[in-house]
Amino acid sequence: MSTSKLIKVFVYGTLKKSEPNHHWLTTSSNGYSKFISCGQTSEKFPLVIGTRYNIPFLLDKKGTGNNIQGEIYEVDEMMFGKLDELEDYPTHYDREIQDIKTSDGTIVPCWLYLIRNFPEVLLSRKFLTSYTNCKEQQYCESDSEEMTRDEMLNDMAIDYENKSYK
Ligand code: PCA
Repeated sequence: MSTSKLIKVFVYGTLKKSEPNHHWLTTSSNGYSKFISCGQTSEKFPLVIGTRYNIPFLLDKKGTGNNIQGEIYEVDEMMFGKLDELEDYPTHYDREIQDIKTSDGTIVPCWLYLIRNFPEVLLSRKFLTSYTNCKEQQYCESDSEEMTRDEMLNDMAIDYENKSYK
């Protein structure tokens, strides 16, 4: 582990344990990470699934949606840099510090990734409390990485689940 300062990150999507990007957190050449606790956001957020690749999006519209469940990790600056790379920060996801409540009621301020400029139509999707990648809606990492931000925004607006290609 390096001597750089430690940072708390709250993950709610593909970075969670057993999800398709969790290996980013466990690959030691990416830096240091340690699981701290499960938790949920103190604020409500809309968490929806979008694009043909079934990517989870936490939308920057506080007070709408649910208290989102996820996992708190402590990471070093190198690992934080890797996560920024994965989430294409600040082009695609932005991030901010939010209060996360653990099961014993402790409040832990953590970084989380969220989408700021999103198509309004995403607010008519089903709001999740917790994300899991399932067979019916399979997350597809390598293909989604090929998309530009504009293609991604266009694709987000299409409701693939309900097949309404607006
Ligand atoms: N990965 C990050 C943000 C969305 C995603 O799929 C996470 O798990 O928190």
